[in-house]
Amino acid sequence: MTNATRPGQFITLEGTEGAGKSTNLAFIEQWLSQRGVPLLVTREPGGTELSEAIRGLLLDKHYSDMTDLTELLLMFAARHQHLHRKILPALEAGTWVVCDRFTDATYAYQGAGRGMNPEVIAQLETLVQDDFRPDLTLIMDLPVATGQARVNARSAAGGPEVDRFEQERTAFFEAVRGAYLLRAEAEPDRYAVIDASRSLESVQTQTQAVLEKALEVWQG
Ligand code: T5A
Repeated sequence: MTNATRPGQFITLEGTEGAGKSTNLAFIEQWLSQRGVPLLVTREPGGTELSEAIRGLLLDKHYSDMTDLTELLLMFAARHQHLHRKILPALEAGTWVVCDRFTDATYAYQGAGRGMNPEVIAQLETLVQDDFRPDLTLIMDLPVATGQARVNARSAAGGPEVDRFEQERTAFFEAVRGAYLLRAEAEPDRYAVIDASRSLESVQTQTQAVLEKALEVWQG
């Protein structure tokens, strides 16, 4: 089923660490639900029991010797399970799906961050997803230092400990951020860049404007 023929819309959220994806996801969920949109909220890596188990491996600092290819293959293994067991069935039933990260994260983190060949990523993308792509991707963009400060403040306030990715150096996240912005520039119809360095209120206003525009297109 192609993007044009399936009844549900697939929206993804992307950004570097601490960009506010989870916070904004809750806003999007509330906003769409208030408009009567049947909705499923999920995340990557994860989203199904098996994919969440793979997420556990990917984020665990214990596996500090994980090779880059192992990491890449695990991301796509988790994605195949998630896509075929949860995302596609929901979309085909007319439920919209909002997902915290998807394959753009693989191009940004494994591609730009780890230096994996983007052509290899593209081959795996086709193998796992065929021509399935998000209908809309919001990129929560902010300076890396601002996101890191938010993550550190959250940990200091008793939030989750930093994971295997969050302990990477600033240069890694600068590369990730750059990759996201390049992807958005290359395909402006699918991506919307949100200035996530602003206040929560401003981020929500920007998000609402993007959703209103998308709804106009999708619902006529
Ligand atoms: N990954 C994932 C890959 O490498 N490849 C892939 O293909 C995929 C799918 C897990 C990791 O996996 C990697 C990337 C990730 O490192 P994740 O669970 O999404 O992915 O982990 P994180 O991005 O690390 O999620 P975080 O929870 O750290 O960041 P969020 O969700 O962007 O941030 P959020 O909403 O929790 O906010 C962080 C803090 O900032 C505050 C919040 O209250 C919170 O305390 N905040 C704001 N403060 C001020 N102003 C604002 N506008 C704020 N917005 C939020």
